[in-house]
Amino acid sequence: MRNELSQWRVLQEHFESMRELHLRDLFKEDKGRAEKFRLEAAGWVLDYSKNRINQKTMELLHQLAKTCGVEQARDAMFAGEHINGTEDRAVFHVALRNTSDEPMYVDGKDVMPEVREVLHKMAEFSRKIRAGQWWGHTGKPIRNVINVGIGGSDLGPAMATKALGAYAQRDLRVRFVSNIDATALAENVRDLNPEETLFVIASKTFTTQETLTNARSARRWLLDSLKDTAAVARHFVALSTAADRVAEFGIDARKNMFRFWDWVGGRYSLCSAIGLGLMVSIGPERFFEMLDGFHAMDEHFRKAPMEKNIPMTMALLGIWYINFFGAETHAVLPYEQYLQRLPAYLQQADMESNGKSINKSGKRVTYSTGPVIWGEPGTNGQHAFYQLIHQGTRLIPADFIGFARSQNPLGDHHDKLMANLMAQTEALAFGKTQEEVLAEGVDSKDVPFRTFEGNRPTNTLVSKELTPFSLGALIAAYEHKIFCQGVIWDIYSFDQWGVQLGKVLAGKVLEEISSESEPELSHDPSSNWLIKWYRENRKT
Ligand code: G6Q
Repeated sequence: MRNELSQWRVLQEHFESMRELHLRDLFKEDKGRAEKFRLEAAGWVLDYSKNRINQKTMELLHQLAKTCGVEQARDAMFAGEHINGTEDRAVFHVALRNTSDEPMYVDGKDVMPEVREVLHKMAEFSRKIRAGQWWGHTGKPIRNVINVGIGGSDLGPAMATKALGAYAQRDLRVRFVSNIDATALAENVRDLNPEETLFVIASKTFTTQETLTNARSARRWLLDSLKDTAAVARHFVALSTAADRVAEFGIDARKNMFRFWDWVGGRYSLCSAIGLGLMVSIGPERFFEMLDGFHAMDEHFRKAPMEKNIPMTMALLGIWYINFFGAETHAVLPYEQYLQRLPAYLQQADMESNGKSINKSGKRVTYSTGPVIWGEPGTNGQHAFYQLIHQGTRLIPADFIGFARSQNPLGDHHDKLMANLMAQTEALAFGKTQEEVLAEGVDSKDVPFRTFEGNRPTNTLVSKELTPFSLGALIAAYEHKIFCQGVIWDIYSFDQWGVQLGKVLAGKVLEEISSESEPELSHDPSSNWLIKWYRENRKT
């Protein structure tokens, strides 16, 4: 077990000497601290000085990472080894954004020609749609593109399409339907003309209940209006690894399918064909800039020494809080409205990857693994949940993300936005002492309520501007952070058996709630009652 390693034990001892230290003192003691704990790569700066660490902490964390083989594991991923042990697959999303000329091999085969071929096909298709040269069945140009997919086949492109909204071709509507709740589809097509609408069915396996149900209903919606099954060919394309199932659905897999590969995990698939909706929205050139950003951070992750490595540093700070301070959650707080879906995206990336409790030897771990990830854009969160971060009983490490420039400069909005970001991290770190509160003339009985302990750790990640490049680099940094943590916890970060469970569980209940005759129920009494209640009440 990792927590039996001597490096872990040494960290535990070191923690005892750090737990009471206040960031106020750490900053007082070391005037060079802000500079010392600042890193730069791929257009991003990480200021991690407002963390409850000193030089020694970082050294010990580096030793732990080295002993756990983080660097070797990283090299194994880039070498296309089958590091996804429970599915015996390579984890090779880094090849999707390899914008260099270097080959990248999986099982002895250079995958780059195929990667480039699909990107080229996506670019041609996107250009046609954007130029109004992809005509629907009745000859009208497509103006609406609806991505139908869920989980990894939705969150990435949905998040990035919002994030890069400033670069969108505004006369095209690109929307995302994921939930099996019919409201999702109904609300997204209600104002659309079927003649001008194209559905992108995004499913790696092409078996996912939600996606196939929505896809079938979308086909019905289209055919109810166009009344000719031949219309499907002009109004449906697929993003998948499963050509046979795509063909079965009625989509021409040769012409209208964009493929990817089993070495692309769903939640790591934004740079694959799964990004088609995004590419249609921002155009191929911007999409390729995003790949450049991913690649720049990949290269940094691959080549920078541990002490200068942004993803590794973020990972180690997370380990420090989760495994030594006992933090259970981690907040992601972008001060950028366009990044409103980033917390949800990272929730999947992190929690599906590191929400594991069995180590690689099949044993239950005796330490905490992945945290609960959550967050909202600032400043909205400040008027809601920040209270708990400032004065609650829990320690909640947080990432503050901001940009020097706004995509929508308007008066002093951006200065105010960024002033809030800076003021929050300062207040979280340094708080307000009793003396300071008293000096403000506060009545002594009110002092305890107005005092802020501070010592709340934060990372600040800043970049000049939210561009496709900076977005790509930011996402890659988080991906690699998650990777390093998984290695340190000795878990398999690239499977998701819990998701698979969900995919089969509902089948039995569905049969029971929809059966004509009264089913014999053999669940627990609570579930039996719920099924009966639903059967009695579902009919109006
Ligand atoms: C991601 C998960 C999961 C998956 C969805 C959709 O890593 O595996 O979120 O992406 O369940 O799966 P399909 O793309 O196969 O429909």
